[in-house]
Amino acid sequence: MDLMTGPKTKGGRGPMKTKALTALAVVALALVGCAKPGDGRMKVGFAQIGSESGWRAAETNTAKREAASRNIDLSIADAQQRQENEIRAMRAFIAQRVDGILLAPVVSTGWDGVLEEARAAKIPVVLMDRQIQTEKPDLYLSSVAADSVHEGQIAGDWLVRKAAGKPCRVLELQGTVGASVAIDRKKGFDEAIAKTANVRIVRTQSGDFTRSKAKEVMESFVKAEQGQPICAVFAHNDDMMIGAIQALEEAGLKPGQSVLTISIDGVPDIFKAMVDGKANATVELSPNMAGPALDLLIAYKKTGKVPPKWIKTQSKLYEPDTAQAEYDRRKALY
Ligand code: GZL
Repeated sequence: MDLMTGPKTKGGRGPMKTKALTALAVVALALVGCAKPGDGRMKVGFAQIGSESGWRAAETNTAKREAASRNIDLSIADAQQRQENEIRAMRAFIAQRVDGILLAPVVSTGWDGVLEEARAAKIPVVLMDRQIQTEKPDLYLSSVAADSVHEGQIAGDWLVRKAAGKPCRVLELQGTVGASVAIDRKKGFDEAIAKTANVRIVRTQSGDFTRSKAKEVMESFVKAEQGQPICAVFAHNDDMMIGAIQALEEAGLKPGQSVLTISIDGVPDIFKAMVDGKANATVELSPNMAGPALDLLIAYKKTGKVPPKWIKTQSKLYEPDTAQAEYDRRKALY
């Protein structure tokens, strides 16, 4: 059916009826979320994992600022850490015919279907802060993320240095099960501590990147340890470390003193814990994934410029010596 003139009928319709039908069709198209009659701005949909950590919230807030500074109309869907919600949000963005989609994939598998739908609609997808496993890497335009294996290696190397050859029993709080960053941070940490025999993980479990779940897990670890010496805790993000610190203190232990702590993200609260003598080190992860992602999307839409498959953000170790300054600087950003 030709929407502009309506269904063909025997003998056709009078001009008035055709005009009314056309107007109705345009309104219908606008209402079902197809491209809004242009305010001229680029429209981008962001399927965001959730708000599970301080870092995640900072990534979301940074994305809003970065889009506004580029006059981009950004719609953000909070998936509450559920893949089915992210897929649903992406389908809605496709129906709205956005110009591009940002996706922070909560887990690394199960994305080919919805990515095929985005490709069929000629909508480029850029991955944010996590990677996916796919046989068809051309299904997404690029990814903006840190090297999570390297993050784990920095953490492991730091602990090996601090252990200085002495026996060191480690408790590990892993990120979300199936998330690329959890798999890779563990990989890097395991590689680093494998270089010495004295540092070894004695308990490991997912805390799902949240403070509350990590506190529960650490409480169960402390009970199970029954007073055996805990040398260190490695948490895949700072928020889980904050939860672990609360559990360790409630058990009468001294995180940051007799129990070494190493985690990843660089959120303000971990620097506050360092200032208070309750944490020892963090590996920074930039919350600004949206800036580079939006820039490569703009370049691709404007000039067809195909970006590298992975825009790698940098990772840096921080210790208590700079904690106060880092806390003051980052508080404004988060
Ligand atoms: C890492 C990112 C992780 C953060 C957590 O790239 O995906 O997800 O380290 C967040 O704080 O939950």
